[in-house]
Amino acid sequence: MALYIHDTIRAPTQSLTQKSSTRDSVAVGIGSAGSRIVSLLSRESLPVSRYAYLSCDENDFEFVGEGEKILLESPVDQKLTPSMVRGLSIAAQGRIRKILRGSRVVFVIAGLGGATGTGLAPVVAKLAQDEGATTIGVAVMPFEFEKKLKFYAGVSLKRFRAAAEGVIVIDNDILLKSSPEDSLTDIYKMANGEAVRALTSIFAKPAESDVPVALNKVLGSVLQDGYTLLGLARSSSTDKTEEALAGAVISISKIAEAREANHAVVLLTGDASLSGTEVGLAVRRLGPMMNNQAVDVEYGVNYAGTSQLQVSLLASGFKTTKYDDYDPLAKVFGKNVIDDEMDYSLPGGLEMLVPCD
Ligand SMILES: Nc1nc2c(ncn2[C@@H]2O[C@H](COP(=O)(O)OP(=O)(O)OP(=O)(O)O)[C@@H](O)[C@H]2O)c(=O)[nH]1
Ligand SMILES: [Mg+2]
Repeated sequence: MALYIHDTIRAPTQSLTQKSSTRDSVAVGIGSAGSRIVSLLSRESLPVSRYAYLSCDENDFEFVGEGEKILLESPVDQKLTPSMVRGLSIAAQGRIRKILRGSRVVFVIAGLGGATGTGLAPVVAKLAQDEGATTIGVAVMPFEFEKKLKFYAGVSLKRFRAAAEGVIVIDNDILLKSSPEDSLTDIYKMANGEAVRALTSIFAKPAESDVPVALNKVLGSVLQDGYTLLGLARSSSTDKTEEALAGAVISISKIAEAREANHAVVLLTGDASLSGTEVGLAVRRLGPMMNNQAVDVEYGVNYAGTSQLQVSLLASGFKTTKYDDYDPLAKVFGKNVIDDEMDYSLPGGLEMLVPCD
């Protein structure tokens, strides 16, 4: 499987032509959410050559697919913090680098707000950048009810965005399609199904009948300045194009001002009944719905779906989002952040641990 990326994609730190000439690409799932989502993605036909998993909890590897697994085990039974997870990762950084080495594109996927994904997503993104890969992050943000996770998630997202060239942010609340009696496991399962459907529609290798969005355009959008948000909605009503499109725009409006977007990629997934007129309508209606006629719209159509229309909307260029409020210190101090370097610590009693590969 090959990933083709056009050389015109803007990369802030280094031009793509300077990067590795191999076409290999790897997706790394970190922590519980990251491992589950990457495992599901590995069953799809994506332009990804290798999959890898990284966690402090061996249960996260139980049902995942093929690929290298790195377990960061704490010999001390203690609740970990993101900084401790980073400390534990020091000994494994050589192995992590080996997984990333030679890749032209690295996808780093994690749920933020816990210890593992929060601590390691920015570290792995930075290692991937050091190895010369174009690094695309996917950050799954906590549910609204997980108030305690917001601070870590906010800090980590800032670091993740600084370390990767682009991060697609998916809010768990957008993925929430559950009813009150569902267990958390069911909620995660459904949320992962939604996330994978959306990511697959964006990155899938097109079938002959599809109208693909060139991957370089998708990545070009993700690499824009500002936040990149993923919105999604589905509809099977008689007015499904309008309804699903509006739903996707509304899901983004819950996170940022939709009119601030300067670039949007809209992916329609349906069956053969999805007409050219409906596609044209969706593309024309997007600017007015986002209250921004100037938004630059790319579109793609995937005919592998059902009669229910799914709209995945990748919108970028947002200067502010609700996530800025997750880390109140950064808001108060602005750019004058105290101790913004990533801290590394070790669980109690392991301070003498000598880093090794
Ligand atoms: N969509 C989705 N979200 C998940 C899943 N598992 C956890 N989350 C969410 O992802 C965020 C981070 O949680 P985890 O992935 O469990 O955290 P972790 O990275 O494993 O970190 P620790 O377990 O604390 O070491 C939280 O907001 C969770 O609600 C999942 O399978 N799918
Ligand atoms: Mg976990």
